[in-house]
Amino acid sequence: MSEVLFEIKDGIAYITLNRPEKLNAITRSMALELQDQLLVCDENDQVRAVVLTGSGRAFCSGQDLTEFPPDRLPDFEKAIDENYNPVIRLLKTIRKPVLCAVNGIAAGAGANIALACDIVIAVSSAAFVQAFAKIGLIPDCGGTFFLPRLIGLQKATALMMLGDKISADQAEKMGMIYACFEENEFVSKTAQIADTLAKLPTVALVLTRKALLESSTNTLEEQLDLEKRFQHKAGHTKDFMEGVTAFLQKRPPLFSGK
Ligand code: T3D
Repeated sequence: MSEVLFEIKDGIAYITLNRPEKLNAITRSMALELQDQLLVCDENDQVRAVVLTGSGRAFCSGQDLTEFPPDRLPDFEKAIDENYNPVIRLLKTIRKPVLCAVNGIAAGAGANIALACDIVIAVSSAAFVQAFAKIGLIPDCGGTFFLPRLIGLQKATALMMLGDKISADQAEKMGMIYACFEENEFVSKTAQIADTLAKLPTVALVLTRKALLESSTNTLEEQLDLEKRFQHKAGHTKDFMEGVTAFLQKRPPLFSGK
């Protein structure tokens, strides 16, 4: 059975981490498979939105700790360079919006991969744990970049040092995730948000992500200039023409993602 399931349906690519008996702990082969599937989503014009989720009761428990050799030091630099950082870079450059549907516990790299997605939702029984300090590591997968920007430096520091388990409800309240849904509506809400994303003007969404990302290091002047350049690009898409035409014709727009 594949460690990552992949399905494209109605313009939405569903990527499902699939080692449920190990709470979808990430092996090297799984990380490489995830990269391949994100690349397929990037290149396939049929895909207008991506959903990342997990099989079974967990979203992802982070690095598979059984892959650490007991008799020698792991090659962290190689693992991060080859397994993890490419996933985070892909999530931030892929030309499709990515919804992370956190269906259960998200720990370590699992939590931070979720936070690198564009929109993060979770089922009410899910939880987030920055598990790294508990095993003597530091948070990776961009967690030290994303978490303080989402919830502030103080809370991020505490969560990362103490390794507290945060419920989905708490995560929503502190701004770590977009929304938390009850069990009975989680799957339908996931499909609904993914469907909305898949019908929006894809190029504008991806430029929006890039603009937000760059805002964290830009000055206001640089950001105003970037918005001008990105608006020029968005304004030259077919979807912009369609959006305005549909508005003037008083009908819903039919965006093509072009
Ligand atoms: O360069 C590099 O490679 C470094 C990168 C590091 C990135 C990281 O992600 S470091 C952090 C790694 N993750 C963790 O430390 C979390 C470890 N897991 C846990 O703390 C707990 O399992 C959870 C809090 C996530 C869930 O607890 P619970 O009680 O619901 O489940 P459990 O009983 O602990 O786990 C169920 C099974 O999954 C169990 O297997 P078994 O005994 O039934 O055969 C457990 O060993 C396995 N499992 C859970 N997490 C991992 C794992 N197996 C391997 N690796 C795991 N991360």
